[in-house]
Amino acid sequence: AANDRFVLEIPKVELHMHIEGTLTAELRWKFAQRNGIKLRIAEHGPELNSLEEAKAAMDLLRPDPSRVNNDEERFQFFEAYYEGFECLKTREDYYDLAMHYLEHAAKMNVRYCELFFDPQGHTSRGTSWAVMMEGFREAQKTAETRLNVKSAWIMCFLRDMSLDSAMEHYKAALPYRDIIVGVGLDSNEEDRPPVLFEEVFSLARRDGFKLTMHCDVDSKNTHEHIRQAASVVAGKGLDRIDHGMNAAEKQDLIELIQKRDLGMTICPWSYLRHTTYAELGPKIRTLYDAGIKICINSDDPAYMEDCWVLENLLLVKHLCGFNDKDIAVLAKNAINASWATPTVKNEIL
Ligand code: ES4
Ligand code: ZN
Repeated sequence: AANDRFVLEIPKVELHMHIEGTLTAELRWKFAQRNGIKLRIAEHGPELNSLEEAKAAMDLLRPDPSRVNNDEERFQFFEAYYEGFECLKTREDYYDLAMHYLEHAAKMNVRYCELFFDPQGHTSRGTSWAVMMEGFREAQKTAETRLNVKSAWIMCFLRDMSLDSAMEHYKAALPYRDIIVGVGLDSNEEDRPPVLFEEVFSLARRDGFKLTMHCDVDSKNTHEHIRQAASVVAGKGLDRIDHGMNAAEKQDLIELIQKRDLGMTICPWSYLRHTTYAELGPKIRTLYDAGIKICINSDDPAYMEDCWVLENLLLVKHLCGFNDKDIAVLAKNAINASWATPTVKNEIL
């Protein structure tokens, strides 16, 4: 619609986007063909024999507000998410994966992004750090020079794996720290509270990395996990919170986040796996009205009916009744919550 032009044209910063969450059926098919491997939607699922079959399998993973709070569905998401890693083998695959996002980002006027990647999911399949990081680095350079999109990487640890594995991967990432701005935590949150990873987050802060962490909306201990992320881990709490939307339900958490001036990365489309439209708008509105630095992001676009940051902005515009001024505040929040250098931040404005 004509009145959505502002949302399209405003310069954007995206801070919560899993590069592996952009593995569309098309990309999976392309990489599987190129590498001569069999494509499946889940480890023990049937082989997918055409692009159409791959698309149909991905379609079943879209969020559907008519079946919210379904544990089965969350399990299916993670199974498919990690199975997708199987088709990535070469440096060229990692380059193409990153470029696919960065080209789309350029079209939406994303000018700077911080992109998550999950190294443990790749090394466990025999991919070397060099293959991964040199592919990413090359894409980053190409995007900056040819597309005017700057980027940095956030290395996420898988919280359903051990602290030892996180520490090992942390150390292995240090040769690539020039392109890694921060450290995050993702994957299945059940029974995996933030404090379990205290040691690696404290070390990363001492080494100069920025810190963030997923506090998913469907976690059983959602409020306690947000509290730990905001005020306990690495001495005083992290530098940002990923999701954490249920803070809207507790005044003390709202005050804690305000006091620490923490940015929060909100991914509206993602929450439709666990939340109804009726709940979603008011929670985001509460955080926004409290003056918290929330920003809007896409999380895993390939799993969300191809909803990228633009579509997520349009969704909150609609659900929260945001006007163009509010959209500008959200865009500004993303710049302020980002870990870009002051020079880069100024260029975006
Ligand atoms: C994720 Cl939706 C979600 N939750 C936790 N970890 C993730 N990694 C990628 N997508
Ligand atoms: Zn995420």
